[in-house]
Formats: sequence, C-alpha cells, structure tokens
Amino acid sequence: MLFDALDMLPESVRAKAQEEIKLLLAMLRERRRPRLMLYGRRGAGKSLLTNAIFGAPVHKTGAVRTQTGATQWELCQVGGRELDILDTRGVQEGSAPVEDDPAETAEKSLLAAVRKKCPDAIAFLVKATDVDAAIAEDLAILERVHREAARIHQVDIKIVPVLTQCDHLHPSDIRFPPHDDENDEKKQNVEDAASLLLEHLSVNAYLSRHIACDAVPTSALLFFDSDGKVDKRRDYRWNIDVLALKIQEILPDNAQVEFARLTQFRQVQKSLARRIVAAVSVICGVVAVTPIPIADLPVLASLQAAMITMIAYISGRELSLASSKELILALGGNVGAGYALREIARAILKLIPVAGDAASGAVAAAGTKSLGEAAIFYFIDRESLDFVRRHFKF
Ligand SMILES: Nc1nc2c(ncn2[C@@H]2O[C@H](COP(=O)(O)OP(=O)(O)OP(=O)(O)O)[C@@H](O)[C@H]2O)c(=O)[nH]1
Ligand SMILES: [Mg+2]
Repeated sequence: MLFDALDMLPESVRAKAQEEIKLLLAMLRERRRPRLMLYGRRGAGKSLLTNAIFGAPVHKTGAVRTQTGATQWELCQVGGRELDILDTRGVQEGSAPVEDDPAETAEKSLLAAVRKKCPDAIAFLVKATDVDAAIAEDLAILERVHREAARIHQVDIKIVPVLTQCDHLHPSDIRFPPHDDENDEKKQNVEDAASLLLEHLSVNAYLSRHIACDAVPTSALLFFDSDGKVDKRRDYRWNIDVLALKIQEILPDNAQVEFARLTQFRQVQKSLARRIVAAVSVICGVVAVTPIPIADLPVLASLQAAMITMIAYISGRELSLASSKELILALGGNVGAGYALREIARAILKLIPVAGDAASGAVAAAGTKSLGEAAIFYFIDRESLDFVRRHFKF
C-alpha cells in the first residue's frame, strides 16, 4: 500500500521517501543484535566496560571455552537485552612464556572468530595509566585482524579508541573527572592521556584510516546490589554514555535499535528515536501529498503507530502495539480532537491542487514530528502524561 502510494509521486520526492523507508525497514524489520569487539590487554577493563554499558552484571552465554584464553564470540544477555561480544583476552600476551606460543593460538582464534562473524564496531581499550606503554605489537595484531575481517566481509569496520580507568589518573582520590576549575589537574591529565593514545594509534597508518573519533576517556567502575540493580551510591561511571553514543553512531542501521535499547542511556536512545521520528515525518509528509484525499489516513496512522511502538521498544518496553495505544489513548480527548481536526483540514487542503498538496504534506509531517516528540518525552524521558499533555498541542 505504501509503495503503491509512492509510485504516484514525482520522482524527486519519491526518492527521498524511499530512502527513509529503506532506513526504517533496516532498523525495524532487519533488526538484529549488535556485534562489538573489545580489544585490549588483560585488565584493560573489557569486562567491566561491558557491565557499564549494560548497567547490569552481564551474563555471558554461548560458546563454551575450551581453552584458557580462547577468543570467541559470546552472547551477553541481561533481561532480554542482548549483545554479541568478542572479548580478546589473551591476544596480546605473546611474550608471556607460560604456554607454547600463546600469541599464535590467540591470534588464530581471533582471526577465526572475525571470519565467522564480522564485528560491527571495535572498541580499542587502553588503561589511562598505561597509555605510554608500547602498543606497537597490539596494533600489529589488530591490523591483521581488521584486514582479514574487512577482506572477508567487505565492510569498513570503524574503531573507537577508549581510554579506560580514568579515575585512576592523578589525582586519583577524585573519582569523577572534573566538571569545574577546582579539579583542573585531573581534567588536564585525562586530556593529555587521550591525545597521547591517539598519537600512538596514528603510528599505524592502516588503522588510522579506520579510527572513528578522538579517544573517549571513561571510568567504568560500578557496583550492583543483590538484585543486580546498579547501586546508585556506588555508580562511578563517567562518560560511558558518550562512548555508547560513539559506538551507536558507527553501527550499521540494522544493529542500532537493539544497541540503544540495551544501553539504557537516554542520550543514546533519544538520538536514535529522533532519527526515526525524522524519517517517519518525511514519509508521512510525502504520503500526505498523494493525489487521493483521505485514502492515506490509514497509512499515516499506521506509520505513526509504528513510530511510537519503536520508540517505546527502544526505551525498554516489549515490542507491541499496546504501547502506542497506551500513549494515544492516555493523551486522550485533547489529542484526539485536535488530531481529527487536523486530519480533516489536511483532507480539505488536498482538494486544492499544488499549493494545497504542499500545505497538507507539511501539516502531516509536523503532526508526526510532534507525536514522535511526545513519545520520546513519555517513554524515554519518562515524563508524566500530564507533562506530555501540557507540552504538546495537537
Ligand atoms: N577504578 C576502576 N577500576 C576499573 C575500571 N575498569 C576496570 N577496573 C578494574 O580493573 C580490573 C580489570 O578489569 P576487567 O574489566 O576485569 O578487565 P578485562 O580487560 O576484562 O581483563 P581480562 O578479562 O583479564 O583480560 C578489575 O579489578 C576492575 O574492577 C575503571 O574504570 N575504574
Ligand atoms: Mg575480562
């Protein structure tokens, strides 16, 4: 139905709408869990970072380890939120004389893992206090692994450099990196370590071409209560939301919804939700200028319902139209009346050709945008319905 409607449009608008529909289909219908490779030395903070991103003690399942240090994809799960992690422990310990050629084995298993499944993104973790340690060999291994994954899967895999354990930098009694002048010293040390890490990375010309952004400084320390909930008094995470956003930005479209949902960071969820709202608004605006008055109303309504459902899902709700109904019904008469009136206005406007069509499309797009914003306030910001009612006039 939607595609039939699109066929009737002029080429110029049709292309834009098709592009947005493709994006939505990738995000929604082809949705899958993301695959993140965590590359870093023993103790860099890979496991704690996984917990910090989830905001929960992560339960790892999947492949059973057959040998110490074997590197393979693991399914990390917490209450229906899922992420495939390739934890590279053991890879960089080639010089440790404990086993027969452990580097050889570890690199081989890492290569086998990336051949099997391609990482969507690589986080390269370096301890803030270790940033000056030689990392040439680490980079050489990462380069070989990256080249192999890129060759097999024919994709450009981006790398996010992550400075971990910044709370340990001097002065280490300051847990949180600073927000004001008082703690300038720590702020400076964090900045210096971050630029030093980038400098070291730039030595490897191949990897440099795949670095997504500046090094992201983080602290991942956090504790959980006996129910597995974050102990709010001992949550020392810093900048993990910024890191999550960087990762989110480089994920393929079809892995973004699940990632935003699992992080539980509002900033990440909102940025994705806004992208969805923008795409649906464009499509609704285009559908509304199709030449058949009123016939598009069911299409618009279902697109808008799908948009609200997705926003609710990103916020952690189950995937069900019930959440969309909940918001529309709860917004009640206020929205209902305004909404119906606007739809009629749209239908009337459409009887006047050209100028009318443009106005009608603009009204549909603007209406969809406000509905999307209301859904973001309600599901992601967890504002009360009263608040949403007060701020949105439909
Ligand atoms: N204070 C502080 N401690 C951290 C942070 N990240 C990790 N740690 C601690 O550093 C130690 C190593 O962290 P892990 O997350 O286990 O490191 P890893 O990279 O998974 O290590 P392996 O699995 O041995 O390769 C643990 O004791 C963590 O609690 C951080 O941001 N701040
Ligand atoms: Mg670990």
